[in-house]
Amino acid sequence: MADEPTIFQKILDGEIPADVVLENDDCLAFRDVNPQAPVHVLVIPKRPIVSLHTATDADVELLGKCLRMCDAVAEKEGCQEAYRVIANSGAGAGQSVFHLHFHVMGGRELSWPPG
Ligand code: D5M
Repeated sequence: MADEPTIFQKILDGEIPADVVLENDDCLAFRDVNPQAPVHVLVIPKRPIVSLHTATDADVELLGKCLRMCDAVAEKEGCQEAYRVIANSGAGAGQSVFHLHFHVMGGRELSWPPG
């Protein structure tokens, strides 16, 4: 039986709505439904990759494009001077959606280390 598509695949397929911030041929950025900062946007590759751990050398260019979009999101949201990018890889690290995503967070003081 085929795996159930992830919630992010359903967003990419237009089956459920998302508050899109930026989009290009390779990546999509949309607001996190449960924001942890004034700016909290998720950047995902359109080609499904489960996590950073499952990414391969063949994904290097796409990963770079996602990171470039993270910075473009920060610029667009006005927090380019102070923002954080987080990718949780694996359930033990807090990953709950198994389609690679980068959290772009800003707009408030960000403490270190993250929990
Ligand atoms: O982060 C997964 C993130 O995905 C979490 O912050 C909530 C967010 N999420 C879940 N469903 C949606 C939809 N439908 N729209 C926008 N954001 C969503 P993780 O690192 O896997 O814990």
